[in-house]
Amino acid sequence: MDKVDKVFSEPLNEVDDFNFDDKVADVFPDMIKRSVPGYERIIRHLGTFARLFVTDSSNVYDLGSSLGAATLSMRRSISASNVKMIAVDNSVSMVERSKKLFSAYGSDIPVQVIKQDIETVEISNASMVVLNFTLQFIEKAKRTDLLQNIVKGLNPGGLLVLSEKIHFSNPATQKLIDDMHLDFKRKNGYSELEISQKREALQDILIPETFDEHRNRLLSAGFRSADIWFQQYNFASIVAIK
Ligand code: GEK
Repeated sequence: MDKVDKVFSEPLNEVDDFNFDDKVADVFPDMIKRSVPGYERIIRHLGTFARLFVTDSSNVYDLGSSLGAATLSMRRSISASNVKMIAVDNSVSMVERSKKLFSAYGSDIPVQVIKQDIETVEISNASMVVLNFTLQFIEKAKRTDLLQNIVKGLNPGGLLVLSEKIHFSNPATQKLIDDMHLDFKRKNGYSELEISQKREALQDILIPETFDEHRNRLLSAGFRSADIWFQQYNFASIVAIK
């Protein structure tokens, strides 16, 4: 059973910036499922993408891997041989917990867990790279460099799956879909206090962009295609192929 997320349930005098610390890592599976519509479905389908795209003797990267849900889903579905997986996160709390999870689930495919900023990680011989709700935490001005680094390290035909909270340029659409997301959180048991305190904590930390902004950046970084394969409300997942 996942431990229930109560991180923002008590009134706080001052809401600090959101931080992926022990408190968050302890309840992360519950927090992300109750906050991100479609999360479990996306995780499941990362396995399908891995089965289709991961090639023999290549590397698979999970950037911003948290507790490793994406890596575990891909690892279960990879049929190619001599594959190496690399999971990268800059939170000690996440990295330490994910190492235990990777060894708890047996597999012949090795996972190297690296505690590092994804902006400085070296990517090479990759058949698949995942940014599952991570690019949104990178400064906007640094996103192009990161994507160019990923394109450089992907093999031709290689896949990037980019999942993000997205923004809508039409204010009426933005309000409608934001309200639908708030309703999703209420239905999942979050109180108004929890919703508003978490929102404040994430305000300058999670910066969403429109699908067009993502697509234009992906294409100008060197991807051949960039299209949405899944969307629920303001959460979308994009497949970009080199
Ligand atoms: C999943 N992908 O379960 N360098 C490395 N890691 C970072 C950086 C950075 N610059 N910035 C943030 N992170 C996961 C979910 S969560 C999404 C990803 C969310 C890490 C951060 O420590 C956290 O673990 C992760 O990115 C974002 O499929 O909480 O909304």
